[in-house]
Amino acid sequence: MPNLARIRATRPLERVPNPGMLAEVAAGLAAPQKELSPKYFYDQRGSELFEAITRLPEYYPTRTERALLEGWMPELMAQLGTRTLIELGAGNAEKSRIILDAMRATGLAELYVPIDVSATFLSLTAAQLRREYPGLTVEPAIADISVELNLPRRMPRPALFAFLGGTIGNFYPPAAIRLLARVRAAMEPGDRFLMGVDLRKDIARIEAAYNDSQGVTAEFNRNMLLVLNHELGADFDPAAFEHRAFYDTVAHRIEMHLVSSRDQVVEIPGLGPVAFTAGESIRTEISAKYDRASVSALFDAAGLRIEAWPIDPATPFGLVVGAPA
Ligand code: SAH
Ligand code: AVI
Repeated sequence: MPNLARIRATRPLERVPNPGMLAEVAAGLAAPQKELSPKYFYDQRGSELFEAITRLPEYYPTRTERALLEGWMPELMAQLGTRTLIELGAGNAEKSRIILDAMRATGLAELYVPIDVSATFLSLTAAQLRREYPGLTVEPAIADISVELNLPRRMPRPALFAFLGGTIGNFYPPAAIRLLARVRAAMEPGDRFLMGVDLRKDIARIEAAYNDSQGVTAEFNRNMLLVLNHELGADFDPAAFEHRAFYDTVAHRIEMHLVSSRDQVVEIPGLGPVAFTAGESIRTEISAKYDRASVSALFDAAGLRIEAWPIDPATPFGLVVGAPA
């Protein structure tokens, strides 16, 4: 059982500085369905809570993806001769080590570029990787990948761009296409794109993964309010919001919400009072689930083609290998 008390309180300045945050939050809270971007989950505490989620019995994506990577990376890295690994939303880079090990086995591994919005967590991840892989250059990039990738100027090729964990599902389709197109634009001939996608499956299984019995996902969800309090000086009371996660069978996605448990007014400096009625919610995340056709549509729109599609049929989750179209 994860010990939530050991995941210490949120502190400021642990994320990429974001001068546009107030305007973005203002627009999201002015919409008829209040909405905030899931990137605001991730300060140091949010990253640690996500790490705890990946170890929950109900949360199948991480361990399923890990097994797929273990099965496929040695052969894929030998085939591609990858020199640089660039990873979007790297987090603790736990599964990235499977790719890095396979790169190291070919003797060609030179550079690892983990990109993340969670600045402190990213620098701890990078320091740890430098210790574990002495011959590898690790150049972390702090960036909001919905805006830019912030890549180093020189990267030995061929490169592998990786986007693991099913994080693509946290982007609405237009933003997902823009993001993949940004990756495509950074690719050179011979580079490849590796993406983890959570696939459609039994709804009860998906809903259980976002409503864990230990309440870690609920705490992760509420962490967004602490991030807003620390970064914007807001006065959200996280205890006055309940976690709700449900599957939308038409849009094929989980939606996570924070539901106001009473009528309340929250003060956000520079924005003023924001009123919530009892039962009103903020949508904090979508997590879309795909099939081959929906991934193909995203790739087509971004100028990529699917080159390989290994999946785990027992717990449907896929690894997509993409190349420039
Ligand atoms: N790839 C890891 C972590 C997934 S959690 C895994 O598979 O386990 C999602 C990660 O993406 C977090 O580390 C979070 O900080 C990062 N992230 C979320 N939105 C982001 C954004 N807009 N820009 C950059 N990083 C982002
Ligand atoms: C990071 N991302 C892929 C996770 C997901 O499953 O959509 C975030 C998460 N939200 C709740 N649990 C995990």
